[in-house]
Amino acid sequence: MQTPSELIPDCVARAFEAALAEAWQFVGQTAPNPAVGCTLLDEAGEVLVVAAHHRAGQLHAERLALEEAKQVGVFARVHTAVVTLEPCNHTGRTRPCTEALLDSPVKTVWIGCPDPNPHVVGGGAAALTEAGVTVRWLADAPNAAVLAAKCSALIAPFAMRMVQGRPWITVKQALDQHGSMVPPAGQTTFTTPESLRFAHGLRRATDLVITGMGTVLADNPSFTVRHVPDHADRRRTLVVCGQEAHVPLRWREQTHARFDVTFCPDIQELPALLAETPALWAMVEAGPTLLAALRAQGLWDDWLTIRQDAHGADHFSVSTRHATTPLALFPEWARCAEE
Ligand code: AOF
Ligand code: ZN
Repeated sequence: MQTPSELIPDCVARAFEAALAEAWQFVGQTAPNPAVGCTLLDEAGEVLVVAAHHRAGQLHAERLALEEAKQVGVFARVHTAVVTLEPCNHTGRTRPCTEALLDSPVKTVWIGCPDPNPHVVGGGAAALTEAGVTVRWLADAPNAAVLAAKCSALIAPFAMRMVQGRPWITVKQALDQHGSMVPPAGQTTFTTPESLRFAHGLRRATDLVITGMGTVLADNPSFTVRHVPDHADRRRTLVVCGQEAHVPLRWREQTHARFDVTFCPDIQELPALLAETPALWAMVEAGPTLLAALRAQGLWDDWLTIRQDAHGADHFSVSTRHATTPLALFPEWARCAEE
């Protein structure tokens, strides 16, 4: 039988929302590390600090939160840590977060989901429990399914890399009212400001773009993030499915300045090529030929279709192959019909 103490208190639920929102700011710049958020609460459930992991090599979310608590003089009041991902218990680029938590006055740690990294599974929570800290999992709280799903969505691209050895792949396809991918003559795009923001927000959140030779030749695409602010100094990977020799020199020069460009002449080799990159989340921006090949190979995780109706309004629909998708963390998700 569930006891009331196993329910998630409102202040902890709000702390998870704050940690998720903070972590979301850094999705698209943490690879190969996951995006993680952490909120510290005092005994009364007041928020002391909200922090997130910014980049690989920099402090993990928990450590940054505890450092910030010291800086603002609230460290001694830390009672509960709310973390979207199980705290690490290993020394990688940084020392274990479990150690930092155990060096703090923390009494309870709420965890959003287990770390899918095979080197740390179970280790963080077990180490905290052994040291006398109360560990609570969102999955065990009967009223926290929505929050648990959000934490899984946040970690889904990292989990894909850990478990399958490749990035999460989101296809973005824009169609007009007749189902055509080609914009009307004289227009390079037929999408509205809202869908441009969504599409560029997706570029911001992803680490790698997959495109085809047809798109490069027809559209002269830049694949840069516009319409929303990008992360500072972000250099992404661009995979062009096709032969390097077919690409115009000018496009190659302008693109190499911003991207690490790789060519993939044989689509069968694409999974291996993706596995070699540090990317967590890849986005496909390509024409019908490459999209059909990816579909035939089953090499996609979710398929976002932006369809314009006869009145010029855009409709978003998503087909996903998994229980959770990181697309669910976009504000636009509320407007997406699931297929
Ligand atoms: C956490 N908090 O904020 C993150 C975690 O090489 P390192 O030291 O940066 O460790 C990377 C691993 O740590 C990564 O593969 C994942 O398992 C975990 N990420 N853990 O406790 C965080 N980003
Ligand atoms: Zn850590």
